[in-house]
Amino acid sequence: MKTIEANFDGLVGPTHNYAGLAQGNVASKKNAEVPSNPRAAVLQGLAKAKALADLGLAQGLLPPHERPHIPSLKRLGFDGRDAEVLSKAQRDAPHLLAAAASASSMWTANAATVSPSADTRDGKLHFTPANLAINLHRAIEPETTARALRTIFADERRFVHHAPLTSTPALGDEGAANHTRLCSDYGAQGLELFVYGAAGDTEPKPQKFPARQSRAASEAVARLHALDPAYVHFAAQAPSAIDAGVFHNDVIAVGNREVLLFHQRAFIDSAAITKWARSKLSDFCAVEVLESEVSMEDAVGSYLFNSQLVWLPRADGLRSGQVLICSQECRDNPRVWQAILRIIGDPENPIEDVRVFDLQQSMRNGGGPACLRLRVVMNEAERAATNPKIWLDDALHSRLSTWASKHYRDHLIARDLADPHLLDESRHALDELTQILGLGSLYEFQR
Ligand code: SUG
Repeated sequence: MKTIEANFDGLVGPTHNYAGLAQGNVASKKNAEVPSNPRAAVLQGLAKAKALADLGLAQGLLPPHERPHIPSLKRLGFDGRDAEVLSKAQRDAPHLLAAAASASSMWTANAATVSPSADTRDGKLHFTPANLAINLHRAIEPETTARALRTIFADERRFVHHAPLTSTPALGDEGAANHTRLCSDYGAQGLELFVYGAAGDTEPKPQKFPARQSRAASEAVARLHALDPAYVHFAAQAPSAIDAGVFHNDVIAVGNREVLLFHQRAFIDSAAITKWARSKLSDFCAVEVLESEVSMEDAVGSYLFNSQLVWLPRADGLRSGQVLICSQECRDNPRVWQAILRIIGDPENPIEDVRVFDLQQSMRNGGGPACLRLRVVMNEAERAATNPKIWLDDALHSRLSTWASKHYRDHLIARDLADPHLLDESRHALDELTQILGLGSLYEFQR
C-alpha cells in the first residue's frame, strides 16, 4: 500500500493581526501593533498550499478557529451580549481581548503531534493536540483543534485521538514543531525525534525566554502514541538558541525522510542525534549548516530552517529528490541565499531544488512555511478515510480565494478587535467555510 506525506495547512482566520503576544518570538514582538492585512495573509497561505498541490503533493487544509472567542472572554468574567463582552474586555483588559482574537491557529505545526501507523504498536495513526500551555492566546486553541481533528479524521478504526496533555508549563507541549520523523520510505518504520527545551533542573536553561516544550510532555506523547522506544530519541534544544529567538525547534531544524537539515547551534548534542539516526537508518543524511556560513541571527531573521522539505518521487525511483520550500526572506538575505544554493548544488544530499514564497503576513508574526503546515504520513486507506472536502485542488483553491475576498478585511489594528461587525464578519465567513469544508458543527457559535 502506497504511503505518502500529506501537508495540512492552517487557513488564516479573518482576525489575523499583530498583537506582540508570543513569548520568545522575535518577529511577533517586533511587529506588535503594525497594521495587518488578513485577506493578503489567507491568500498568501493558500498560494503556497496550492503550489505544493500543483507539485503533485497531497495538500489538505485545517480550518481557522472562531475569533474573537467569546466563550473564553465570558469565562474571564466579561458578561452581557457579545458586543458588550467585546467592549468591556477592550476597556478593562485589552491584552485579554487580543489573546481571544488572535488567529494563531493558522500555525498548524503547533496543532498536534502525529505518529503514522507504521510507527505505532496498534498500527493506527495517532494524534495528540498540543496544549500550547505557555502563551494564553495559544492555550485556548486545543479544544477546537481536538474537535477539528476528530471531525476530519473521524474513522475510529484507523485514527486515535488523545486528549491534549494537562495544561501546565511543566507539561508544555507545542506539537509537531518540536517533532521530526525520519525514514527511508514513508511506509516503513520511522524514527521519531522529539526535541524539548526544558527538562527539570538537571539541564541548562535559557535565561531570557521560556522553554515552551518540556521533556516530560514529549515523553508522554511518545508513550501515548505507543512508539517503539528503540526508534525514539529525545534531544535538548540549545538554551542559547531559545534565547536567540528559537521558540520552537522548527525555527532551527527541519527533517524529511532520510534528511535532517539543522544549524550547528540548534541542539545541545547534535552528535548524539546523528549517531542514533545513523544506527537505525542506513541512508540517514545530516546536513549541518555552520554558524560561520549562516549566523544564528540570520537563521532566525530569515527562517531558513523553517522551510519545508518536500519529497518528490523521481522517475528513476532510486533516490529521493527533495525541494526546499522557503520564505522570500531567505531570498532577500544574501548569506542565507548563498547557503541554500550551496545545499541544493551539493550532490552529497538529496535536496535538489528550492521554491520561494511570499508569506510576509505570517512571517511578521514569526510563522514561516513549516509553521503553517501539519504533516500527516498516511497510507491509501487512511487517506481515503479522511474528510474528502479538505483536500486542496484547483476548484477548492478558487472557491476559497473568492470566499476570502468576500469576507476578509485588508486592514486590521488593535482597536478593530472589539468591533462587533468584525465578529459578525468572522462568523459569516466560518459558517460558509463549514459548508465548503464539510466541518459539521465545529464552531461553538453554531450550536
Ligand atoms: O506561537 N506567533 C506564533 C508563531 C508560531 C510559529 N510556529 C512554529 N514555529 N511552528 C507563536 O509564537 C504571534 C501572535 C501575535 O503576536 O499576534 C504568534 O502567536
